[in-house]
Amino acid sequence: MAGEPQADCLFCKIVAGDVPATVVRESQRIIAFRDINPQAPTHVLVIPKAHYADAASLAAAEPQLAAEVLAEAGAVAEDENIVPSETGPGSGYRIVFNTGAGAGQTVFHAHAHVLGGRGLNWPPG
Ligand code: IU
Repeated sequence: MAGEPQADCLFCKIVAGDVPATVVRESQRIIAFRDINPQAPTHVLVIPKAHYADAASLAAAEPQLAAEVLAEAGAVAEDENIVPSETGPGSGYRIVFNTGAGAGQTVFHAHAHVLGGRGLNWPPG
């Protein structure tokens, strides 16, 4: 059922505490942890604890929860000092939702990548 834990889902196992992760933020409905294979000095994944296969299905089923994921992504950026600033150390960041295998999605539990701490090129590869 939509939103229910999936036995074969790695991120559901992280939510359950069955697979270890370096958690940086947690709320009632969201968890954020460091990517195991970081692509930038800051690379954090922000996920809803409820299981949805991708960002679009999350937003369609629970738009408020999708908004919470985005808000937590912004909070991660604040914590990591990567928000755009003329006076501070941050220089901006990127929030990415890979959606579909052809776009690089490998874990089919909705997640936002928060990437920053280095210059980021556009377009991405
Ligand atoms: P993707 O957008 O589905 O490709 O992102 C999945 C990410 O999950 C990817 O960046 C992996 O490095 C990351 N990841 C992780 O953080 N911990 C794990 O145990 C596994 C994957 I497997």
